[in-house]
Amino acid sequence: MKKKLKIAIQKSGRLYEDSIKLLKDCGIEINTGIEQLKATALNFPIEIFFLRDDDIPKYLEDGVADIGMIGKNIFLEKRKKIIIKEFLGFGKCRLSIAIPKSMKYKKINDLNNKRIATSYPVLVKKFLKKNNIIAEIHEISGAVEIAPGIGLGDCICDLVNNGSTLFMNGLKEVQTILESEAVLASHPILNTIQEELMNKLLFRIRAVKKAKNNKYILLNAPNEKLEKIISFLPAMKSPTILPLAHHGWSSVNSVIDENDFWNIIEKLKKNGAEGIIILPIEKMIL
Ligand code: PRT
Ligand code: ZN
Repeated sequence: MKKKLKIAIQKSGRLYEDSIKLLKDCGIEINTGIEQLKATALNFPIEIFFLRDDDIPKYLEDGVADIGMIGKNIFLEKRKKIIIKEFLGFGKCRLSIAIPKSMKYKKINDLNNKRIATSYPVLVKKFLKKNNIIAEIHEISGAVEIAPGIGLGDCICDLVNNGSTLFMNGLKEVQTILESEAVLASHPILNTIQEELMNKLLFRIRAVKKAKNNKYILLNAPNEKLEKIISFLPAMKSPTILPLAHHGWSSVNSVIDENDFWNIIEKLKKNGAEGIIILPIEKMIL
């Protein structure tokens, strides 16, 4: 029986660095070299295959790799028999319809009878069907944004991040059809050893993700305000309170959500908290 978990990640491109970083944050040491197609981790039974992102779903379906990191956009477009095990929080983008600035557009129906250039024919077709729009899909594999300029379509459907590529090509985004981010996908049925290894890796990935969304907070509080201050700090169970040498004051240690950060800090300050220190958390296991 195979004893290693085979993971496929993008060989180069937008997902490569974050995929490698996630594995490293999970404590997995990899020797990556230029032009390498395969690597073995030094301290975890895992083999890493470096592949084109478009090919990964098929490799997972065929069982060549057990798990892989790909965009949700690719997962949905390729429609292979594979499943999503976890959202990874990087590679965020959206798949959107964009039109030349000069084209008239008020509502989705204005796409009727238009020619849409895209590398995502499956997702675009699904979107058009759902909205009862009859339009022509022109599948092209790259540089979709230049299509309207060279007469290859009236508008496009492509991935957008900050929108600068659209802007530079005289296009504007009018309709998002999918929000995407990187996911960990897997073959639907793994053997026991692979399943165990994947769960081990998933446990680590979740701890890394959780830590990224949280910060450790230390502060000093006057005892008469302690109750109020604690009410703003959800913590894992409850905050740690330690008396300070300075009479009538305590030190409070807790964990706060990155998204509530500024909101909470304001409330803490208003209630007399001092010496607030915020620290990043490396791993978080609940
Ligand atoms: O060689 P390989 O086939 O592996 O790579 P690729 O060229 O097909 O893919 P790559 O590296 O461009 O993208 C890999 C994955 O990253 C995608 O499938 C998405 O899940 C994710 N991702 C996140 C993006 C973007 N953001 C993104 N902005 N993929 C592509 N883009 C492109 C987009 O196509 C457009 O050309 O970037 C341009 C738009 O970016 P902005 O910032 O100007 O809006
Ligand atoms: Zn690709």
